[in-house]
Amino acid sequence: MFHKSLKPFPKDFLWGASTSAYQVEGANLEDGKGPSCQDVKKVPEGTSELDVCADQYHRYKEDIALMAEMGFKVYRFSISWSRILPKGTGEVNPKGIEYYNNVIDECLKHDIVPLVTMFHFDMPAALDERGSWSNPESVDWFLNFAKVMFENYGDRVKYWLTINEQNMLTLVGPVIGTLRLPEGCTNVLKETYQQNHHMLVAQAKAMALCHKMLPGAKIGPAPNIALIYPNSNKPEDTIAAQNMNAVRNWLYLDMAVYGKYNNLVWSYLEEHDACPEFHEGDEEALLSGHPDFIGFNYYSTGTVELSDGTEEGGGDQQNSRGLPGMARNVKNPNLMKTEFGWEIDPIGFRNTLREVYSRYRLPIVITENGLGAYDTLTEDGKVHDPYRIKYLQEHIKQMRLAITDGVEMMGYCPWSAIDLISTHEGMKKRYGFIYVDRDEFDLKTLNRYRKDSFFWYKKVIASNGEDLSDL
Ligand code: BGP
Repeated sequence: MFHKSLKPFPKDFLWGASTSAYQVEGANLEDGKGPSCQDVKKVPEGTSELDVCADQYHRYKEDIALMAEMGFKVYRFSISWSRILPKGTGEVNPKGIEYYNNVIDECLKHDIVPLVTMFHFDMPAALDERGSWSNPESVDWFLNFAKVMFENYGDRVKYWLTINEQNMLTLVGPVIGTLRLPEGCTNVLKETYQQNHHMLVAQAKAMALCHKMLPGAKIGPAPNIALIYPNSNKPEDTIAAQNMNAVRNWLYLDMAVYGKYNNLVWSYLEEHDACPEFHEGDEEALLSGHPDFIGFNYYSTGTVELSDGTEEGGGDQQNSRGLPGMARNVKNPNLMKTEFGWEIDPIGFRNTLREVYSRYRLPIVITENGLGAYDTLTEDGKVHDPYRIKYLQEHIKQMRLAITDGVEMMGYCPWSAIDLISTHEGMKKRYGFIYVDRDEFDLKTLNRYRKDSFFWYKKVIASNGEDLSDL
């Protein structure tokens, strides 16, 4: 669709950026914090431990001041479950509560809206030992954690996100370091979807609880959504794309919005003897949670063709290898790739926004989008990252086209506000507007430097998205 003129970004559009606790904070066992699954996992070969990260725990004031300097309207960060509940349930850690009070107050001091992710890949290790999401009690553990957050922060936090990338926890959990299977588990797919089911119920109940406890607050999910293209106009490739879209994307949003399993996914699970068991009250619980908006992370699209059943599953968040019997993943020759092999598809961003909005008709906030790259700090303290500026320019242009198409957008939070540790590629894969002076294993000064993209994004925010030009 062509437009004669473009609609502007909404007046109160939330420009900002994102981080997550286990990737940015460090201080992973300090001030009473219990370990999370991320602290006890074996980190991928050649990548940093997660004990210091960007050291935001000790430097949040400086970091938030830099975000304010860029003009941020919103900061998306996550609360570490085991920082406020070291064992996941039971005793609350006052120091942990205090830390997030400070972060929230610091944001508000600078007129930055806190957008809080309740769970970002960091199950308390103590709960992993009790069976993690396989244990039906996990729903109550999460609900209790939600209650503690709502009680302590609900007076100031008006926007909440439930579970970051639940679809990736389910599809590529081992890559992120989150999948715990009970000993002797023989049907991994069934167990994984049972865990997924518990997360879905936990999410629905948390949304309902939020509305009950905090009537003025808004809450939504935050999956990783990537529209899947058919590789050709062969009708069977469209079947493959529909399958993959259902398993990767719509299952999660259909559940959040309608409280019902996607029929294609259910049939896939039936075929593999992997349907999750419903416990008493689950059906009603799933129907009781209603998001106020949809948050999603967007990095790229995917392309698939007909499956012959022989492909392997797995991959990482963006490089899916397909789903046996459902779809075979193929490269899209029309797209460039990042230095780390993820396809770049700005038009796919518009496609994805249009599709999500027409399916669910809820306002959308982009909770992640960005370019992971090797950045270099020059001797005079600069970081020239025109590649990142270009990536963001292209995506913001497409977001504006989507707005003109009629998509209701609330905000844009690229990944990431500041350099942090990647999910499985360590410190070397940087995303931030703010450079952190450290290497994979050498912590150096941990000083902060403004990248070129910092100054560029400041200009974008000041013009409410009108000025995307180069510096
Ligand atoms: C998303 C996660 C983030 C983040 C980002 C970039 O999947 O929600 O935690 O890390 O992807 O991924 P990576 O760090 O693997 O490059």
